Amino acid sequence: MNEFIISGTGLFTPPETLSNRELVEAFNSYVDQFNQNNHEAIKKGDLEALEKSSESFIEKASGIKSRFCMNKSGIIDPKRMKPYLKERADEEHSLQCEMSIHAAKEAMSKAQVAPDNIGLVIVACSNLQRAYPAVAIEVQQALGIKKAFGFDMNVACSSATFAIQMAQGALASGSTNYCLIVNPEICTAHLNFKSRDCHFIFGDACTAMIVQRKEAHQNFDNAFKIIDTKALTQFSSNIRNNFGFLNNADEEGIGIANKLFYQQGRKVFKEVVPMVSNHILEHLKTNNIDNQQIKRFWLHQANDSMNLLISKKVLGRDPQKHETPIILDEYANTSSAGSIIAFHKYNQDLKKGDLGVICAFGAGYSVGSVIVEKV
Ligand code: CO8
Repeated sequence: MNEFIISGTGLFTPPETLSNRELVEAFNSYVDQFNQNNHEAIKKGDLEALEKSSESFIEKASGIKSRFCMNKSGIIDPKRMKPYLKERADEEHSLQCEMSIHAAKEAMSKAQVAPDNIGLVIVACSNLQRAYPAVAIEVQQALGIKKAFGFDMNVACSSATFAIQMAQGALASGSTNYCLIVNPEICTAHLNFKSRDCHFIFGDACTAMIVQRKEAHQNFDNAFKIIDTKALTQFSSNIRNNFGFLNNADEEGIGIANKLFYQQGRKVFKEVVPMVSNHILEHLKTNNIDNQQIKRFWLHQANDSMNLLISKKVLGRDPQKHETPIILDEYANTSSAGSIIAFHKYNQDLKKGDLGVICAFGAGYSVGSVIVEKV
């Protein structure tokens, strides 16, 4: 029987950090300016005054303390409130390609895989910086991967786990022995930093993985066999982004804020927790694995109470800290990269034969779980 292995992972962390304090300071000066500039309209009741954000709310509601970003100065400028990311010429590497190269090189080196071995490159993330050519093909060329094909895919926060399922399918078909998956997430560019409901949620990062056929080479160091993958989608507009090529065909549009990320956070929390915990339990049951056998859950990093609840429902008891590692305190929500950052940073201590679950969930709704065993 064919066996498939995650044989290497990589992580690119942007150089700039942005703490809750810095973010809230910038937001609150924007609010002061807005309320001052619109003093008359607010007084007449034509406009609602904006309310200030608070560090303590952010940490308590989400668990986020800080985040990394591709550009900080633009975000914390109260006159701008969005990153400066200069458009590059067609001859230069795109920003997502550049992030991907860093993460991919680490994953390839850990898996001891050369560019010539790789037959498929998947760029899987929430936001792609252009419609075409695919960022995956640019990454393929930048890394000198010649005998391969590449494509981009987007299932929001679940993109990486869905890509693992796609890669496994390609490996099973025999078309290649090695797949490279990268998740370059520049979430700050699609975040409304003028909205106190969501200005704190996201950060930027890029992860990469090599998924391969086991027999291709077996001198693994810290590798994981894929026991099974399970993907599920169920339509919901509770997490939504209406940015797209048709925006250009309607000047009136539906307001700039709606071309950015927005969500009904409470509803998402309520609906996604049971959906994800049932999904994981069913996935384990189908594979005849008792939930108590799972040594680690690398969950999507959106909200730490959400992860606590999901792992509590799956385990039937309070999880210990090391069983469900949290990275969102430092990285915030990095969409599809989140569960893979947790996996990348917190798997070395597991022993041969230990089982774990990578599970990502988000817009769609979408849930993707991958049961793995350390080899
Ligand atoms: N400071 C102070 N007060 C605030 C703030 C703030 N910043 N924001 C809101 N408040 C106030 C509210 O106005 C409200 O006041 P009141 O009670 O008087 O009405 C009160 O605080 C409570 O507000 P909420 O109900 O909104 O607060 P919650 O406790 O629900 O916390 C969260 C908000 C943290 C957003 C929480 O709902 C949450 O994390 N939910 C889960 C969401 C989730 O997991 N989403 C996944 C999305 S990610 C994904 O799928 C990828 C999408 C693609 C990424 C694209 C990149 C941009």
